Amino acid sequence: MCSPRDTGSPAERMFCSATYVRVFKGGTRPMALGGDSGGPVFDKPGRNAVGIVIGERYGKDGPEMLYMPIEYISDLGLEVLTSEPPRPSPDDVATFYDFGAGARIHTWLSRGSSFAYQGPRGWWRVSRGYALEQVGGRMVAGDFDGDGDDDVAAFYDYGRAAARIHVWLSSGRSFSYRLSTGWWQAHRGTYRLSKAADRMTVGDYNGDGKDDIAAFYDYGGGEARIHVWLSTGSSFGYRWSIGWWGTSRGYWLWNKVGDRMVSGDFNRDGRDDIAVFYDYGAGAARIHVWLSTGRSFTYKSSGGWWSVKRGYWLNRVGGRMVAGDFDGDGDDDIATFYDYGSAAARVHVWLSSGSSFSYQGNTGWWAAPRGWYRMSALADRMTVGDFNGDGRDDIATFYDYRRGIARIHVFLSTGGSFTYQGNGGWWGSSGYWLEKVGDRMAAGGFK
Ligand SMILES: [Ca+2]
Ligand SMILES: [Ca+2]
Ligand SMILES: [Ca+2]
Ligand SMILES: [Ca+2]
Repeated sequence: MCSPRDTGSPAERMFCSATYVRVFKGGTRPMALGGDSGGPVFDKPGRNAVGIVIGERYGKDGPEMLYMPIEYISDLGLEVLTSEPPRPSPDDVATFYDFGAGARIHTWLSRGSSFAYQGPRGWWRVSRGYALEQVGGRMVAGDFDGDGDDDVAAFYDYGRAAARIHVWLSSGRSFSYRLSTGWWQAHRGTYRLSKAADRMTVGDYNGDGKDDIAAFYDYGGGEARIHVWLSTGSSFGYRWSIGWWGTSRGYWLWNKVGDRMVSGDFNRDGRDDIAVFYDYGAGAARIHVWLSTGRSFTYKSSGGWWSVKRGYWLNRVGGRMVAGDFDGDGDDDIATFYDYGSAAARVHVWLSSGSSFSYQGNTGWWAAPRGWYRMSALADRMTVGDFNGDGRDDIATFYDYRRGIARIHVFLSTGGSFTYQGNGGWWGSSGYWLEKVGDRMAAGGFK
C-alpha cells in the first residue's frame, strides 16, 4: 500500500488510495515513458498482462516503474472481470406431439454439438382435450413476454370461424400454459383460420423486445391482408382486421404462396419484416418483402428483392423456406430446401444486402447427391436457430427414417456454406413417430 511518504510524483498522488508495485531492473533507460500510464504491463513482451502502468520515477538504483497489479484493480472501485462475458446460449428445438386426445411439447436443449432430449413427458403435457389437428402446422416459438427465454404459441381452430392463440411461457425448465382462453380469441364467425393456412410467423414487428405474431389471410378473389398481433407481454393486441398491409385484388395466396411466409429483420433496423416466395408459374418466381415501419408494413413492389424469369420451380420447395442470419452480418437472409428429385436436394441461400437478396447460386450452400436426402422425409420440419452459438444461424431438420426412427439433422453455417453434421444427427431415437409431429417443429432459446 502507498503511505503518505510515497507521494513524490503526480502519478503516486493520483493512485495513492490504491495498491501498486514498484519495479526496477537497473540501468539508465526508463521502464515507462510519459503516455504509458493506463497501458498494460506484460510479464514478457506480448505475453501475459500483469497490471496497468501508473507512471515512472527515479529511485536510488535508477529508473523505476509503478504499476497496479490486475488483481488489485478493484481497489479503484472498478469491477474485475474474472471470467469471459457470457456467450449467447445456443438455440434449442421443440415439437408439439400428438398423443391422441392429449398432446405434449417436447424439447431438446442444445449442448453446442448435440441435443439433449428433455424426455418424453415433455415440458408441457395434457392427457385430453387438446386436439392438434386443430393446430395443424401453426406452432411457433418466440419471446412473447420479453424475459429472454423463448416461449411457444399455437393458433387453434375452434371451428365455426372461432379461433384462439394459446401461449406457453418458458420457465427455463418447463412451459406454463396461459389458459385455454389464450392471449387472443376470435369469437364464432369472426376468424376463419383455414384462410391463413400455415402462414403464421413470429417477429418483433414494432421492435419493443417482445415477439409478435403475423398471419397472411386470404380473403379470396386475390384480396389478401397481413394481420398482426402485438404482444403486450401478457396478451396479444389485434386492433384492426384491415391489417398492417392489404390489397383488394391480384394477390393469390393459396396457390401462389402456400406456406412460404417468413419473418426476419431484412434491413437491420431492429424491426422484423415479412417475406414470401411467390410462384409466377412456369419456373418464374420472386421473393416479395414487406418492411416494418413499426405500425404497418411497406410493400417493396411486386418486383421483389429477388426475381427469376424461369427455372425456379417452387413446387420443389413446398413450404421449406426459412429466414435467419446465415452469414452473421446482422441482417436476416433466406434459405430454401429444394427437391431435385431422386432424393437429391440442395439448400439454396439468398443473402440480404439490406435492400435486395443476392442469390448464392443453384449449387447451394449444401448439396446432397442423388439417393442421399429425401425431402418427403422432412415434410416441412425445417427450422432455423444458432444451434452452436457462434453468431451465425444454422438449419435443423427432423428426418423420418420410418417405423418410428427419427433424427434431428443439423447444418451449421460457416458463413459461406452449411456443414452437415452427419446422418446420425444431433439426436436420434426409435419410437419417435414424426407423423405425430407433422410440421410442428420450432427452434428458440428456451432456457
Ligand atoms: Ca413486439
Ligand atoms: Ca426491419
Ligand atoms: Ca445476413
Ligand atoms: Ca451457428
